[in-house]
Amino acid sequence: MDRTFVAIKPDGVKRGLIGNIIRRIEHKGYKIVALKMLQPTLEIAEKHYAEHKGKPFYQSLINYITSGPIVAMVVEGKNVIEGMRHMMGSTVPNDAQVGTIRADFAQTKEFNTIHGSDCCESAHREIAIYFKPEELCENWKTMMEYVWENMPEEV
Ligand code: IDP
Ligand code: MG
Repeated sequence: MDRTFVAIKPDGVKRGLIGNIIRRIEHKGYKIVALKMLQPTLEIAEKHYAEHKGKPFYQSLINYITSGPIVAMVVEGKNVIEGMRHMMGSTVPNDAQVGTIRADFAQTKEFNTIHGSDCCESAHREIAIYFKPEELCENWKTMMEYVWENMPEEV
C-alpha cells in the first residue's frame, strides 16, 4: 500500500485545526500508521526543505516551520500521495479548489496549514526524517481494509 508523509504546520496547530484535518484524513478512509506532535529543530527543517534552499522564500519557510509544534503523520492508502495532495489543494490557497484544506483554512502561500509529500521518493525521504521505522504501527486493520478485502476483484 502507498504511503505519504503529512504534517499539520505550525499555523494549523496554533489555530486548533488538528482534529479537523485528522478527521478529513480518517473519513477519506486513509490509515494513519504513525503520528506525533513535535517542535521541528532547525536541522529537521533544513533537511525537510532541502530542495528549496537558495530560493527567495527559503529563510521565511524555515522560520515558519520551526515557529511552533507540528503534527507529523505517516498516512497509508491507495494512491495516497496524489490523494492527499488533492485533499490539501494547491500551494497558493486562493488557487486551491473550494473544499480542500488549503482553500478552506488558509489565506497565504506562506502559511498554508498542511504539508504532503509530492512523490514517492519525497515520501520515503520525508518519512525517514521524522520517524524511526519502529515508530510505525503496522499490525492492525482499519474498517476500510475490511471493506477493500470484501470488494470484488479490481478489473
Ligand atoms: P507544496 O507545499 O505545495 O509542495 P512547495 O512549492 O514545495 O509547495 O513549497 C513548500 C512550502 O514553501 C509551501 O507549502 C509554502 O509553505 C512555502 N512556499 C512556497 N512558495 C512560496 C513563496 O513563493 N513564498 C513563500 N512561501 C512559499
Ligand atoms: Mg513541496
